[in-house]
Amino acid sequence: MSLAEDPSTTSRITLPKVKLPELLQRRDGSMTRELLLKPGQHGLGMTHDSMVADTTTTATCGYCSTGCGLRLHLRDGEAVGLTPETQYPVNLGMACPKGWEALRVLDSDERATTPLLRDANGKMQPIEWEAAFTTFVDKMRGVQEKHGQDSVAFLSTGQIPSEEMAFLGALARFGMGIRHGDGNTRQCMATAVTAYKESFGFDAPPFTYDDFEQSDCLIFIGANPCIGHPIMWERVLRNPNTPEIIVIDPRRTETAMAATQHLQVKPKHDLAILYAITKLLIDNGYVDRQFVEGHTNGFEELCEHVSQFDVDTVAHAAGVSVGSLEQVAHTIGTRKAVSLWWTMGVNQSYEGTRTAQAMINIALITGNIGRPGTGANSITGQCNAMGSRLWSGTTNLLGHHSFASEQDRQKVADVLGFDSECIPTTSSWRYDRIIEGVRNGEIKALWVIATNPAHSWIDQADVKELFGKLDFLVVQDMYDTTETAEHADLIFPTAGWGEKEGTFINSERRYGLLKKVRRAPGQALSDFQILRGIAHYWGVGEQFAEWTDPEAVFRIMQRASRGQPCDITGIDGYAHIDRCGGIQWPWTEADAAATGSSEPPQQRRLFEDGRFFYDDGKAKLIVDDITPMPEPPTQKYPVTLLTGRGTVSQWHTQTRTKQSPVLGMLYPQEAYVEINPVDADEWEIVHGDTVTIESRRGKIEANACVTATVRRGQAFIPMHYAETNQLTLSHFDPHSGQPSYKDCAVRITPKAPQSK
Ligand SMILES: Nc1nc2c(c(=O)[nH]1)N[C@H]1C(S)=C(S)[C@@H](COP(=O)(O)OP(=O)(O)OC[C@H]3O[C@@H](n4cnc5c(=O)[nH]c(N)nc54)[C@H](O)[C@@H]3O)O[C@H]1N2
Ligand SMILES: Nc1nc2c(c(=O)[nH]1)N[C@H]1C(S)=C(S)[C@@H](COP(=O)(O)OP(=O)(O)OC[C@H]3O[C@@H](n4cnc5c(=O)[nH]c(N)nc54)[C@H](O)[C@@H]3O)O[C@H]1N2
Ligand code: SF4
Ligand SMILES: [Mo]
Repeated sequence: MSLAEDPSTTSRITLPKVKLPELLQRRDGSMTRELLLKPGQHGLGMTHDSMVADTTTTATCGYCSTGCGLRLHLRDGEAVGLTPETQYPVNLGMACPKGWEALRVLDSDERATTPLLRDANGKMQPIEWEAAFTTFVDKMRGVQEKHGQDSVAFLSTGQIPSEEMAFLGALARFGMGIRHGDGNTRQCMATAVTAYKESFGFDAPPFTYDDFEQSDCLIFIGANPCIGHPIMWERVLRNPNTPEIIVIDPRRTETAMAATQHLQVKPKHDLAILYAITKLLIDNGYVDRQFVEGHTNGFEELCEHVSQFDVDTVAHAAGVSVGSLEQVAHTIGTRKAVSLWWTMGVNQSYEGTRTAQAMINIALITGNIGRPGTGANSITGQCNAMGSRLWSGTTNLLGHHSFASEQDRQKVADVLGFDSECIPTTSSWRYDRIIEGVRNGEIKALWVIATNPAHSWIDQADVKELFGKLDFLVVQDMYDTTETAEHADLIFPTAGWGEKEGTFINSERRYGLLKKVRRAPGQALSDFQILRGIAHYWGVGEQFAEWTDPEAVFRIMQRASRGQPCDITGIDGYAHIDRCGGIQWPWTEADAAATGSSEPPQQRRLFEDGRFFYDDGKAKLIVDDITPMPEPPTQKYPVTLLTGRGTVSQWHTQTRTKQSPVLGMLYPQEAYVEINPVDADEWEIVHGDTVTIESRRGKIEANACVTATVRRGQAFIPMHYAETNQLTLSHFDPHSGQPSYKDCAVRITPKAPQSK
């Protein structure tokens, strides 16, 4: 039976009918801002009246975690163009092509403009919001009643504002009794979170972007900022210290080409390499003994552990020279301000957490932390991955509290004005466990918000079958054409970046403002408004009565942050963030009072006093054994497949970037695979040929790109093509649960007889 025909979709609603405008009313009767937007008016929340006369305003970019400031040019209150903001402390007047094209992708035929429900013939049909909400509530409740509380889950994102994340987590888990929900940030940042938590006692990336310019040695491991974070890379290029730039990456990436030292290691040899470098640092007396004694625990264990790593053996296995490792150790030991940076080449690994911690260890034992130009620095991915870490309420209770702690639950319940009984005592299932639940029938209804798992999740040759197992799939997205939307029973059309307000937190812990400078198309609502609607129809509107608009939620978040390392009680609302060009956490009431300044210093790094977040103030040096590669190359599958970002102009599953004709001209439209020239010769493949790539799980086609950027026995396919994850292997870091996307064994063959 189709959902539209199913009487249960309408019969269970007992609430009085409420029209949407009323849903968006505050308790005092005034309307939330979003409804105040009328044709000809801008929708800016924060500097309200003054903005009416202005012709420009600034907002934070909504793609990557760099968090550039964009100046939006307004006509009759609506943005008609943009330029990178010269005064914003992040990007200093620069932007990458995605940022420049941020408005263009909002105007597209693929935008979801009305709620859609699958009918008896399997066709998606437009419905009114009221029917969409009632269907959602009836179906979700129905599944919960029939199959138990564990049978409904949600998958969210690092790409909606912090306020929407906090609302989603609180509503789903404390209001609707949904036990399990995780974010796509599991695919991205979970490793860094776990590594920092264990090493520092809190998930705390210590750096500020000024460190890119202050450092005299920058080490990038598994990071390709030229493509993934181009404006951070621009900051590196401004560095006046002629810095040594060391890149550790199996590929000769754009970043590696610009480096002064490139260690082209074999995939997944990073942990051994880092231990060998640590041993060299210790053996050569490059350790900052005073810092180690005063500020760390575990140095003896570290020395003992790394002493097992014979430098010759490690170098040989990793495919690099002993001299290159010695040179890295010498550089670290002799430079004054060494910074270590990592991204997905580390996080997306089955031993990622320990690898990240091996980098943290190096920073700690050489005293390269808490000073300008130093740090063990995880670069985040999505615009608000950092917001998800603090506010999504999935792995951690709001504000990075612990679900397991009664004291924390009570504190957060008091802040929210909720009964502490409604707060679960455990974290949610992790993403991989939720997918496993779908696969084995434990999860029957899934709500997907601002992510496209049918493209981005690992190992999904069976994606159609997988989503087919669900009784009910809801997709909440800006576009109704995504690979996941294809499987949906119900689609909620949403506003996107530029069409709503809230805050994003960038990689250097900076809260930046997102502003409403465009009207969402058709019936699309912001995720915030949709959550308000759901709260009402679920019957918990009163519980969330204070959650009227994003800034009201920001105030709640401030209260929840009190006393935490991420305390933001000193921020005086959105206008303050706007005025200052963003504000980094922490900024406490005490900080504000002590400085007497309404503008916090713009470049703040953590641990300047050498105190970490454990009770004794010391950081932990953590070591572990090396894990063998789960799927090493074999005779049948002789190639290690690497995946990652392809070009600056492509964003993830391309739902957004493919909407811009300009961006479209800047990258290959079809999937391609980078193959080493010697391998290509041997396999009789010529540049441009269509080839078949096969793993134990799937088989795809792509165009051969013959290039020496990959070594023999390795290949690279960008993640932007839906085919890529049909090949990847389900395996995860055991500590963080992050998928190891960048290593599986494949075989590559020419598709047809040679065209030569
Ligand atoms: N243009 C663009 N920019 C983006 C994104 C995008 O989609 N497009 N996405 C954003 C997001 S969410 C993220 S998470 C970041 C990701 O940013 P990055 O992590 O910089 O990008 P990736 O290409 O995924 O991976 C980085 C590098 O890891 C290397 N690598 C693979 N295996 C190994 C290994 O075993 N060891 C080492 N040392 N390196 C390895 C790859 O060769 C690759 O060059 O980019 C963000 N920025
Ligand atoms: N093989 C391989 N796979 C990978 C990776 C890899 O390196 N290799 N990288 C992984 C990483 S690091 C990441 S972060 C993931 C990314 O994977 P996804 O999160 O699946 O990728 P996106 O294309 O960014 O999907 C975001 C969706 O949200 C929608 N959207 C944008 N803004 C809004 C909004 O405001 N509200 C709503 N409701 N929707 C919105 C977009 O239209 C899009 O459909 O991919 C992972 N997958
Ligand atoms: S670097 Fe990132 S934040 Fe800056 S303009 Fe490009 S996508 Fe936006
Ligand atoms: Mo990511």
